[in-house]
Amino acid sequence: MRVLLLSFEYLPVKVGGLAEAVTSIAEGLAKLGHEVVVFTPDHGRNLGSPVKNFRIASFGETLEVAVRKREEKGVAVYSLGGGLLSEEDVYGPNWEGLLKKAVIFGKASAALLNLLIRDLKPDVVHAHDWHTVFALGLIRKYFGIRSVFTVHRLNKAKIPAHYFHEANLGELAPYPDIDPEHTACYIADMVTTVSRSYMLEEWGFFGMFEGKVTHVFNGIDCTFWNEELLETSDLPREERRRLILEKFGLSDGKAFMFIGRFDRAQKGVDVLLRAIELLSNDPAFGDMRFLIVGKGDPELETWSRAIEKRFPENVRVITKLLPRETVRELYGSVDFVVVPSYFEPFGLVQLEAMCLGAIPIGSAVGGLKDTIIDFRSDPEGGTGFLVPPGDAFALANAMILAKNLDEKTLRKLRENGRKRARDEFKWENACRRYVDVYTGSVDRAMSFLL
Ligand code: NHF
Repeated sequence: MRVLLLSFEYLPVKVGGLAEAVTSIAEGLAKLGHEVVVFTPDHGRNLGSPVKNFRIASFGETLEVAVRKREEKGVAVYSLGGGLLSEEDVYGPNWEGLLKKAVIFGKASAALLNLLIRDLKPDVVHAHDWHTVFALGLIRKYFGIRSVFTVHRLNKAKIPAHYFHEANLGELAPYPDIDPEHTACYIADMVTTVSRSYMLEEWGFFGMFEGKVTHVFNGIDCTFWNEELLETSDLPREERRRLILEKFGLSDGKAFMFIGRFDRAQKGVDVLLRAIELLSNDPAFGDMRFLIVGKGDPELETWSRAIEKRFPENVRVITKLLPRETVRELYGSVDFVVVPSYFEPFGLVQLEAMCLGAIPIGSAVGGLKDTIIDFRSDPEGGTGFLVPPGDAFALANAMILAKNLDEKTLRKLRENGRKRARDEFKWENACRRYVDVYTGSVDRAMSFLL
């Protein structure tokens, strides 16, 4: 079948996990033999060769849209540039600018499809996250194509109705403030989100679309996140850990890593910082090492720097953006990866870690709960540890427990993790399920099915 994907992020343009997910879905569908076309804003990257120029009316002005096209791993990627579509800040320049960018992307996408429709009528249009609501709405309105909307993370923001009017979608905006996620789900034929637990945690929202809502787990690309590709693959794991810690000026010890955005709402680096403060009073702390990789909220950066200063023998904070290959070396060397998210629709870190033999200690929420099997509830099949979200005590306890495990148990956890990531969270499985979503032959969430 021919699938048109709409997304604000597509690799190499990456802000968060959305880029990885949409690119993997596109490439995975192509591998299954489907024809895949992607529309995405160019964000000033000028990727691909120019193929089309046209003009649209928008916000009282005439905008020249310049479309570039590239073929990548069997996927035709059209990037739409001009005006705000060429703004380098993917989700900017500010909230209003982003809303305008989303409207312009919508109109430009519908206009581009209008030019391509004779040769390229999609069987299904699959839109990702709320920024594509205008594009989805217009493509549905003009072409009536079957549509699927995927929520990678609920944003829960409202948009003034005039943006819908400007997008020629006034019929979708009868009230002054509109929830774009609700609108996108409302107009789509099928709604998906990226884990079953996230769907259930947010049932207050997803339940409104019962009958057409289901989950499709994301996957993980274990060909990249692969121990054999490590620069130090020939060394035993403890030696790799010693070398990595040495690189950061730390002596050897059990190594715990956090990697992610420093934000207050989702990723929970503050929970880890509190857990480290608690652990500092425990005798076990002496041989615990913490690598904290990420950046974001300046207050959290200051807090983590303060922790690093207080515990110079134990903590290193790395606020530089690291290349994926370096991150792979880290996963392949540390003992544990801590994922203390308050909520996590799917979360890729825990699976990247599992592919590379780092044992995840994560919050029992969303995709973390669906991918990590807690060692305490299943000593045979466990792949890591689950703790209640926001609970620094529970996290500190789990870290002590993990630190004290014997080598044999650690090996088992690693092996189980690798196997689970590789076998059960393949992108191929996700893509096969998306095809079922496209054709309607997929199970739906039913609140009365016990
Ligand atoms: O993995 C891709 C990603 C998820 O949990 C992640 C999130 C945003 O918050 O689906 O989207």
